[in-house]
Amino acid sequence: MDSKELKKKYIEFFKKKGHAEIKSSPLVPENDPTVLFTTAGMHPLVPFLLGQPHPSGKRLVGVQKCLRTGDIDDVGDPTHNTFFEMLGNWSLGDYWKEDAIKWCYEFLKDELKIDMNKLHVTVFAGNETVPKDEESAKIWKSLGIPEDRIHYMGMEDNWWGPPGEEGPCGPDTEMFVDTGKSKCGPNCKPGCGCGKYFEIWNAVFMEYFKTKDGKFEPLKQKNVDTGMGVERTTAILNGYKSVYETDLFKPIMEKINELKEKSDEKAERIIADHLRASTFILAEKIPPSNVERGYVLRRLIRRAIRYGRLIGMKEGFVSKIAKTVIERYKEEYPEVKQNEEFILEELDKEEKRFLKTLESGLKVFNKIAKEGNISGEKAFLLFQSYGFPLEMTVELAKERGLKVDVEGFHKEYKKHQEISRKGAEKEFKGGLADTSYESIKLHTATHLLAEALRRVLKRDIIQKGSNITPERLRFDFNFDRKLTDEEIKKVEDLVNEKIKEGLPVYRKEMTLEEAKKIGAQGVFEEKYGDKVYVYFIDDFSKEICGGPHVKNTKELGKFKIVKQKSVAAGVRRIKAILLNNSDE
Ligand code: ALA
Repeated sequence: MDSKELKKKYIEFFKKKGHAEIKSSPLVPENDPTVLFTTAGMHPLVPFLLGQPHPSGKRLVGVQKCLRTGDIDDVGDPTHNTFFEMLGNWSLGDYWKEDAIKWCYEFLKDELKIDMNKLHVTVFAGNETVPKDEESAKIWKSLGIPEDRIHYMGMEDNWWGPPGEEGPCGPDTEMFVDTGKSKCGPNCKPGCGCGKYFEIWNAVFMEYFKTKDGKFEPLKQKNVDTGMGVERTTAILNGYKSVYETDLFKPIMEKINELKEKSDEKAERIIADHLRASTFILAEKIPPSNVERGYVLRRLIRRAIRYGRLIGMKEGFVSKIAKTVIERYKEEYPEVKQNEEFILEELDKEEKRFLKTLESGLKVFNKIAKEGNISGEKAFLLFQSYGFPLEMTVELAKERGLKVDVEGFHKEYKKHQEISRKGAEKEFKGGLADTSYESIKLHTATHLLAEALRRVLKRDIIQKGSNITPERLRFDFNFDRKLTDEEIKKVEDLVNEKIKEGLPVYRKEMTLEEAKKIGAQGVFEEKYGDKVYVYFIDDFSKEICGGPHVKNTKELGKFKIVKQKSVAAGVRRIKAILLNNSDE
């Protein structure tokens, strides 16, 4: 069964159950300014999940194009994609758990002919605010799923939404197919990520509204929101090892095959995924840039180029692959064909721009290579300041008969993470020895500055060091050139605007994993479970930090940058002060 047949079957099935078909909305969400892209089929339905009547009724079905970048590092494995299609059926205050789960079961068994002996499901284990979902477990049992294939999991696995800072959400029940691969260990279970269990469908019982300050309030109506990944389900139905073998990727993979000089499964998958996603973003007329959606796009394109070079692709390959994507998707999503010229032109331009940056990196590499084998430190410098992935450095070194200290690179990477994590706390504590109000104000100003730099210059600005005295703040960050006067002014203006707005500053305690999920700034180590504080400046900035901070940005006065300089390759330093309003 190919993806087209799967979609047709799904929609027909739910139409028979009284659902009206709705069309895919754009990737750029219309209702939620707090997220960049539509991440699920429920997204365009938020107002209706909150109680507004939908013109097509209370039962809806459709397929939605989605984009998620949270799992970007997993792309290259058999199942993770940035762009994907999601089938879904929705009950807007109509049917509830019983029908929802029964129909899932019926569709999987009778329409998709999946062996129900291979089906595993997860249900919500409960927490302090929301009880264990015994009801769903009971329904699964009544359908013949035995207890040992029903897994109870907590908030991290069996809770869905909201996609933005606030919105509808609830516990869910997820469906997995056992691929028959052997267990990865004694704790192997659905959701462990080893690839034994393929997640194909999720049914969310949306009965809560999460508020900006983290409270869960009951919704006016109880909704069902389900999502079935088209790529994954097509793969499972055909017994494929990965989504890249499906009809959705086949022509794209063939094109890559034609253009490559070397084989590398992971690189080929990343290129296919990222350029498919890029084509769909560009089809909504978003060009690459250094902010927001354009920046996500830029990262996807550049990552694809880096991997393309790794397997010997020649300049111009990006738009060639995108052309194949357009041909594959033009019938289902006419916008890709309608905007073909824009898509291909922008991709060519971005490829040229990026190759220039890489060239300067290559010059540095050549210098380093003259000195012999590449140390971990040098490999890290190339990674950090010139965007060279480790694999590329290794590859280039190999061509010259040189070795790279890979272990040293990882050590350096780790050290660096630790330094930037602890650096913030320690250096600040140093400056804070006086615990003066002036220092505390400058600390909050540092958070505003960091976020303003991200918004004005580029999204991936990270703190390389920070030092605060009662007189001034000093902030080091990854940036490899002088800021123009205009950029300095923009940063100052943005910080001052946020001060004027009088934004509340507050902190929440959460696990590192949760902090990561909400996109808090800071360095994430693999040690999940540790509690951290995340400081929020309203919805402008969120950073893992030990504090302290002022209560409201209006306390800060006027922010002014007094100096900038380079302190190391690719590291820029800014010094800034706060003027009391009477100083002006
Ligand atoms: N909105 C739910 C999901 O994306 C169905 O998994």
